[in-house]
Amino acid sequence: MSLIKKKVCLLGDVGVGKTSLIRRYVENKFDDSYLTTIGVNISQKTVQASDHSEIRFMIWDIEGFTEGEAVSANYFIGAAGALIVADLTRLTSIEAIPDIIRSFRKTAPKARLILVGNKTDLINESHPGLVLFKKAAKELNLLQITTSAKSGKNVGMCFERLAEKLKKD
Ligand code: G3D
Ligand code: MG
Repeated sequence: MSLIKKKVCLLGDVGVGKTSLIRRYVENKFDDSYLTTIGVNISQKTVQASDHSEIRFMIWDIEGFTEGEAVSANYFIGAAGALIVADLTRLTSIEAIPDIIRSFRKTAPKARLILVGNKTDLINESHPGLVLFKKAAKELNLLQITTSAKSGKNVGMCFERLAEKLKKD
């Protein structure tokens, strides 16, 4: 049985739910009073694939995408994948996605990406944020998954789909 370690980054505007998604995935809980992350937090979780091989995710929670201002590219070095997170209730966080990807790709050109539209518990099917998010994913030709860190919906799926992509690398 082999253990593969992969660094993955969560990127997206402040407040989109990056820290909440990681806490939901790693610890399976949601904390409404969780403090804004300062800098970087690294968590790890091991996922078992169907062939019994294991992937250990080193999950980097990176802050600093405020109004297009990029964090230090050094944080991206060695990343195999990233979840690019937007808040479906906040259109500017969706519009920020292409710039975030451009900035990340300069350092990690081969990393696998999945777009995550978070906070589905706050919207309905016809919300403009959902429409814009799906359009952005189509234009960028990226897999998109909509989640709620609050209810836990689809949170595990984001990491499982990323693991499937990373296993092929
Ligand atoms: P960030 O790490 O991307 O900056 P956080 O974002 O995880 O700190 O989340 C920012 C705020 O959004 C938090 O609320 C958090 O509770 C809330 N949040 C995160 N995910 C969801 C979700 O799926 N649904 C809902 N309804 N809220 C969510 P506060 O009030 O602490 O700022
Ligand atoms: Mg955070």
